[in-house]
Amino acid sequence: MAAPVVDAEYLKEIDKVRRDLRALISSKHCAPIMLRLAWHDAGTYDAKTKTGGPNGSIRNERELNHSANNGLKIAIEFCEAVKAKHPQITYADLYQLAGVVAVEVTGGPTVDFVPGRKDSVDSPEEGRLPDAKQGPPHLRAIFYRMGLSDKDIVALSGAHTLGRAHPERSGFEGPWTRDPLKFDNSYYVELLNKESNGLLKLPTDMALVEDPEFRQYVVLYAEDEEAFFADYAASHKKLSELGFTSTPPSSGFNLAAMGVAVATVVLLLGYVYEVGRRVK
Ligand code: TBV
Repeated sequence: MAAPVVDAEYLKEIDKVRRDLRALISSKHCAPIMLRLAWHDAGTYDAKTKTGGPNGSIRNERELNHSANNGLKIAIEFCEAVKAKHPQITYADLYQLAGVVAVEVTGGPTVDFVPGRKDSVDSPEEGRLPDAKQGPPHLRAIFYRMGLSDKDIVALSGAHTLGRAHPERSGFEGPWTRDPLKFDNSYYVELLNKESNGLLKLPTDMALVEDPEFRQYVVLYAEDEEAFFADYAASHKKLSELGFTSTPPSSGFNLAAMGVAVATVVLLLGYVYEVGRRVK
């Protein structure tokens, strides 16, 4: 499918979608699952084959039925209501904007959002998202495939500051933090706290404190929320733009400007030639 034309009208629509998402996410308290939706649409990216990524393909029945995506139909349906009001916005942009707004309205950092993603109907094969039961080598394999780094892994894992696991969806149960609707650095604080009873710690969460390379970032983010917010915002932006290069809205104008410049030069040359002929 073709990329949307990001002109003034599209940008205006994006602004309206952002407002609708803020209202929807605040009233339904669905920030965690909207963030999970954005992550699962983007997290299939393979940098080698340039397939998968934030392209809206998660809405396809076949991909939505991958076991990693259990429960995400709820988030797809919330988004469908927004899409019905703003049909020109691509699903790919809508899902990523929902992730960005989810972080914003729960008190997290502002993540820069660049619109213009194309939709795709091609779903990748199952198995590109991480398996919660595995350790550091698996986490690295999955994130390196996307072209992301150790720092990105630890910063993005801080997204578990929001939400909870549901036994009927993943087989795990409970929240990672005491206030699962507030985006802060408490995920790292609890990860380092051996007495944080009743909170969830998946094998992939524990991998972050056991691996020395990962651990240095966990310690940093537990101590310094500003450092976490800055790194999280940068990593989330990368995740939301995997395989995507934006076409600046000014490109149409540049083409017109180029036309005018070429015409001017041709006219000038013609004039110089004419003057030259006359003085002879
Ligand atoms: C839910 C685990 C954002 N994540 C979530 C569940 C599980 C995992 C519970 C699902 C459920 O039962 O409802 C089991 N997700 C993983 C694991 C990996 C993973 C282990 C391995 C890498 N998660 C995440 C990133 C982001 C999230 C990068 C966003 C940027 N995930 C997320 C939220 C919620 C889950 C906000 O993966 C709560 C949803 C790197 C809800 O409350 O409904 C942290 C990292 O990808 C693991």
